[in-house]
Amino acid sequence: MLDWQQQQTFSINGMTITVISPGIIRVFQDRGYSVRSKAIAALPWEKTVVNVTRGKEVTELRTDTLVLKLDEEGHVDVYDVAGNPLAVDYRGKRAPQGLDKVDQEHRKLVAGEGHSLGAQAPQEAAITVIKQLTPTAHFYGLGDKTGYLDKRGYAYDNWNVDFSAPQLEIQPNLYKSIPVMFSLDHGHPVGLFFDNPSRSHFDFGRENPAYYYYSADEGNLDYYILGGATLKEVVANYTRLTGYTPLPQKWTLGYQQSRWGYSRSATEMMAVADGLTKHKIPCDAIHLDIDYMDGYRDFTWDQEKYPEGPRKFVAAMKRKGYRLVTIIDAGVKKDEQYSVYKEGEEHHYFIRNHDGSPYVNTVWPGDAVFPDFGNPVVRQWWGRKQRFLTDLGIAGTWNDMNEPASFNGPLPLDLECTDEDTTVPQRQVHNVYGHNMSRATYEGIKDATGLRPFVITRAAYAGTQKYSTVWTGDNRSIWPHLQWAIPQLCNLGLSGFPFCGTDIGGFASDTTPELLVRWIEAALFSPLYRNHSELGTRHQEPWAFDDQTLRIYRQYVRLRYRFIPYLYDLFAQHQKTGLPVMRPVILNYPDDERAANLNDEYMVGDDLLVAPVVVKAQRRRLVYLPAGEWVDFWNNREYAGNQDIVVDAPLERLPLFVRKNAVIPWGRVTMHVAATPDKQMRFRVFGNNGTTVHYQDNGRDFKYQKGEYNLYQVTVTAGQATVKLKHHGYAPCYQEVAVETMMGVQRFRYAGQEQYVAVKEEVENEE
Ligand code: MIG
Repeated sequence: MLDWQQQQTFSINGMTITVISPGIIRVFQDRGYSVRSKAIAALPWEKTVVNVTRGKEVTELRTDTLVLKLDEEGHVDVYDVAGNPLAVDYRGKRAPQGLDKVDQEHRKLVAGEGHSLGAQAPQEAAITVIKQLTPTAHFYGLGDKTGYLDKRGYAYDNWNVDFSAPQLEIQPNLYKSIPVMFSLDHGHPVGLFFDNPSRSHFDFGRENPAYYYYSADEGNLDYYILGGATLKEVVANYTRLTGYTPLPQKWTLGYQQSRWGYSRSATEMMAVADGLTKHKIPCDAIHLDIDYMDGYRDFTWDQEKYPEGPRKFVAAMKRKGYRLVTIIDAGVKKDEQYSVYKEGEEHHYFIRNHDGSPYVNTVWPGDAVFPDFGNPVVRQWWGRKQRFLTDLGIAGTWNDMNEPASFNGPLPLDLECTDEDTTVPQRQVHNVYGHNMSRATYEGIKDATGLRPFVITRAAYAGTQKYSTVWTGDNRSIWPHLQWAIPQLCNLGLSGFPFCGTDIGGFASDTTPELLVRWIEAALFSPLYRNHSELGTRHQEPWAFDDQTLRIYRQYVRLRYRFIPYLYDLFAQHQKTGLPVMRPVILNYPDDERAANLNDEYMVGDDLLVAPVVVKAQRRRLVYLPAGEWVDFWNNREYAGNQDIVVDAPLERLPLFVRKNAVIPWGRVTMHVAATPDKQMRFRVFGNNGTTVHYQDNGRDFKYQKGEYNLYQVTVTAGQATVKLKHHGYAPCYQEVAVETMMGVQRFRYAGQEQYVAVKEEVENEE
C-alpha cells in the first residue's frame, strides 16, 4: 500500500475503513478468510481528501461524496454530503414479523403435500449487516434474481443453482450470485456491494418493514459503500470497482439462432443455416448445444454425426455466412481413455474428496469430475483447451452447467477446492465456480486468437462481466417469463452486466406464435439476441409457424441490424461510463417515482424508450413517458413527457419512442454483420437540434485500446447538420455520411483532414 493509500485507511472500532475514492469506501473486518477478491481485479484507488472528525462517541469520515458516522458500538451510518441518510444501521435486532413459526413436524406435514415453505435465513448468521428501512426506499441490483424490478418486500439467497422447474417470483436464487444492491430513497442513491462469495442472503423488509439486511454464513465482513450524486454515478462506481465489459466483437450483437438438438448432425445444422438464408433472416451465429460432442466429452467432436469432420463443417458454415458457437459443460467425463480426463486426473486438476481422489458426480456424460477452476494452473490448462475449438474456427464458447450442476445431488459442501494457493471447502468457492471457468475461457481464447473473446456463461459472480456475456438460463415459453425478461435484464445491467439476454421464445415448454413474436419484439435491444429452445419442445425457428409470424419476426430481426451501430456505441460508452446498455427507466430518471418499479418498459442508453407488449392478446397498451419530449418511432408523432398515453400495438407493432432531438446511427440491413469496414453511415435525427458522438473501430480485436478507433461528432442545429471526425485513429473512416432529419436528407463526403463537406441537399425523405 502506498503512503497516500495508507492515509486513506482508518482503523475504527475493530473495522478497517478504506476510502478508495470519494464515492467508494470499503468496510472490512478480518474473520480469518481469504482476502483475495474474486470480483475486483484492481482497486480503483484515487487520491481523496478525507476529513476526519473524532467526537466523543462518533467518528465522522467525510469525502466530497459520502459521510460515514461510526460509533463505539460498531454502527456504520452512511449519509450524503447534504445530510440525507443513505444507509443507517438499524439499532435493534432482527425480529421477524408475521412469519409463521412452524415446528419441524408441521413443516414436514406441509412439505408432504409438495408445498414448500420458502427460504428461511438462519436467525443467527456469522455476518449480519442490518439497516433501517424507510417506507419510501426502493431496491435494485442483485443480478439475475426473479420477479420485479424493485426488490422491496422480497428476500433472496446468493447460492448458484441450476433451477429448471418453472421459475416463480418466490424462487430465492438462480444461477448467479451478484451480491450488490442499490437503494434509492427520494432520489438519494447508494450502493452496497458485499464481496463475499459464500452463501448469503438479502431481505428487503420481507421479514420486518423496519429494516433490511444482508447476512452470510461465513467469510470476512467485507463490503463497499458506493456513493454518487445520481443512481448513474453509483452504478458507475460499482462498475469501476468490479470491472467493465470489454467491447464485444461487433457481430456478437447480431441475431443468433440456437436450439438444443440442432447439433445432432451436420445435416440438421445445415438445414438451420439454409432456413435462415432462405427465409432471409439476418443471423450472425448458430449455436451447437451438447450433441456435437463425442459422448458429451468437452473439447471433442463426434465424427459419426459429422462424417466430413468438424473442420470442413465449420468451413462450410462459414461459406454460408454463419459463425458457430459451441457449448462446453463444466463436468468432464470420467473416462480413462479420454485425454482431458487423464491429464486432469494425473495433475490433480479436479475437485477432490478428502482422500485426494477426484470427486465424481453425474452429468450428461455419466460419471463426471469437476475442474478445480480456483487453481490458476487449472485455469491456464482449461484456457489452452479452447484451442481445440478456436483452431477449428469456432467463434465463441458457451459455458453451461457451471453452478456447477450435477444430477446426483449437489456437490458436498466440504469437498476440497483450491482458492488460488490454498485449499478451501467447496462451499467457500461454490459461487465463483462459473466465474473462474469464464475467466479461464476468456483468457484462453484471447491468447489463442487475439480477438475479443465471445464467452457466454450461465453461472456468474460479481465481476464476471469482465470475461463473459450471460444469459438468464432455463426460462419457459410462458408469458410471465417474457414479462420478467425486462426487470431481470435491467437488474443484471445495473449489477455490472451490460451484455446479457434471455432465451427468446422461451427455453422449456412449447412456445406459441404470438409469444414468439412478442418476445422477438420485446427483446429487440437485448444485447444478447438469441432464440434458444429445449430439445423436445415445439420448434421455434421463425419459419416454424405461419407466414405472418415469419414476416413479423423477420421485420424485427432486420430492424435489430439497423440499431447495431447504436448498441455498439453504447458498449463503447460503457468503457468509460460503466453504465448498462438496456436499462430501467429509473436509471435515467431517478427522481421519477413512476419509474421506480416500472416493469414493462425499458430504455436503451438515454435515447430509446421501449414499451413492449408482454401480455397475451393485448393489442393496445398504456405507455408511461418520463419527463421531456418523445417521438413515436413509427410515425414521428410527438408527445410531451410526464404522462401516460395509450398506443395501438397490433401484433406487428413494438411501441418504441425516441427522445426528441436524439441522433441515432442507423445501420444497414445485411444478412450478417459486415466483416469489412463500412464505407457509409446514416444518422437519423428525431428533431432539429441534436448531437451525438458515434464510435467506429475494426469490431474484432484490441487495437482500439491503442487508439485505433474513430469518433464522429454529428450535430444538427436548426435542421442544419455538420459532421466532424473528432478522433481519427482507425484508418478506414466513412467516405459518405447521410444525416436524415425530419425535413430531409443531408449528405456529406469525406474530404480528408478529418473534415466532411456537404454534397447536396435533398428534400425528399428516403428510407
Ligand atoms: O438443461 O445443454 O441452460 O441452455 O440447452 C440441460 C442442454 C443442460 C442447460 C442450458 C440450456 C441447454 C441445456 N443445458
